[in-house]
Amino acid sequence: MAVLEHLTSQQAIDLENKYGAHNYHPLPVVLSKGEGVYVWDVEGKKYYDFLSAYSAVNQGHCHPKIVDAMVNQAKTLTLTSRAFYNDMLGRYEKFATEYFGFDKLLPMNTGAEAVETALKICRKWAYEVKGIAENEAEIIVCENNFHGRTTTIISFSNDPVARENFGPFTNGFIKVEYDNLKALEVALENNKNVAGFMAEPIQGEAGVYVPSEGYLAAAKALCEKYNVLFIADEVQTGIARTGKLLAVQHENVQPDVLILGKALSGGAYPVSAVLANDNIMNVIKPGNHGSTFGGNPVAAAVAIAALEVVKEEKLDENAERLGKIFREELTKFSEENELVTLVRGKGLLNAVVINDTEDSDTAWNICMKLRDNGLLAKPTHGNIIRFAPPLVMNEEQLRDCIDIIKKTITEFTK
Ligand code: IF1
Repeated sequence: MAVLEHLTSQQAIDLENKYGAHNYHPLPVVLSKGEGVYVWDVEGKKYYDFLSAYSAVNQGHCHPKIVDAMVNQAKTLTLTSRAFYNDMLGRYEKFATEYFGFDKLLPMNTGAEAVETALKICRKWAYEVKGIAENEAEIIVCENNFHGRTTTIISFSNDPVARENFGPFTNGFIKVEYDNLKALEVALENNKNVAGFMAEPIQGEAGVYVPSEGYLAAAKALCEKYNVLFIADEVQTGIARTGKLLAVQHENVQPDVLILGKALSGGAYPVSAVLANDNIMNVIKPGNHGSTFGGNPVAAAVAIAALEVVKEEKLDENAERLGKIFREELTKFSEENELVTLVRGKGLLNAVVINDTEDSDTAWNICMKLRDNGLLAKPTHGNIIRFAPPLVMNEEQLRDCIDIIKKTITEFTK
């Protein structure tokens, strides 16, 4: 078979099953085209995308401004490595540090790489600035966190499927209950070698858990009191997804270390970053950390375009406005349909909790029916369905999707 000849959905699925590692269980739909809020499968069926590649495609599929920036740079200079300078990186670093309000940016590629980078910076700061004894630093993280898939990151995960048989694990992490300030304060009081506290402003994979109003601001204040870095993982919640440029801005919190990824590139290219001020970032000296592709010219061009789109199209305001409509409509619906227990989220990062047991496949089967009705979404854990469309969606499209969701759940029989 010529590699590029037309495939049916089943042929494409069979190829992946035979030749690809089975590290995912995708919904059985094979996509071949994306544009804005829409994707098409290989048979030409059109869908609303309500996952946005886990909030990487906030600016919509194949946004022309982002694609043009990528293609033009790719025709000019793709990669120099950091052995030499290039004319795009400094421009991007200036643009992005002014955009988010930090002194410096360390460019990486994936979210997990940026999380690892932030953890390394935090530890180095603890030894060289705070004065913690070497190799004694502890970083506090939250139960039910998701920060990526590297061995160190899964060392502090409590998801058995993400951890099983990947040991031995990395030490130096303390877990506290999410959205529990007392637990955080006790951990800070009882552990003198704490370097940092890392949290997702909303726990995405855990099921879109929005913390209590004031939690982030109070957590930041506790970090200041105990001279500990507050590290915000905004890989999923950032870039306007929750109705503000950053989710921490709902509480006017400026983290000590900011982690970005996913929609930093609009989903066009792997781009991630860690931002911090000089008193923290300057612990990193030549040779301490790096990456072949980190800060490459294409990533720089794509990220500038992706961030410009967010401002030009006011995606934060749109996410805020449409998110309110989504939650209002589906909350009303939950009062008349016993399958929907509750709706929660911020901006256009929302989840619907289905009234069934954790281990039921009801949420999955509802997503299969949603697919048949032209809308793609996927359960997070168990009986929770995440709904996260591209932020370029308009109200008419959103209301069309709400109708599809309500119709599908109404007609659904277990
Ligand atoms: C998968 C979901 C999972 C993230 C946060 C860092 C990363 C992620 C808050 C790492 C990545 C992705 C990974 C992908 C599914 C998706 C995900 F929450 F977004 F749905 F898994 F929890 N911090 N999230 O959400 O970024 O290295 O992937 O670029 O691994 O299955 P990455």
